[in-house]
Amino acid sequence: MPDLDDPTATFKVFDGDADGYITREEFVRAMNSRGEEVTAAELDSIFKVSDEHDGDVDGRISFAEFLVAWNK
Ligand SMILES: [Ca+2]
Ligand SMILES: [Ca+2]
Repeated sequence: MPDLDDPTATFKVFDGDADGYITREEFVRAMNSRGEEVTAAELDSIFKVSDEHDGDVDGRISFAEFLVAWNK
């Protein structure tokens, strides 16, 4: 289990294919593997808040966007 206080380690866990972006599918998979349920509405709000920070709104969360959400 990675140190959950370390955003770099946590990002790597969520970014299942290690392409530098977390997709909705990867996010759900990572949460499920921790035994956490994520509803579609929760996913929408998480991605809406995080994804807009670098202005691309590409439906994926980059590490920079992840850090913004993390530090909130
Ligand atoms: Ca990925
Ligand atoms: Ca984005």
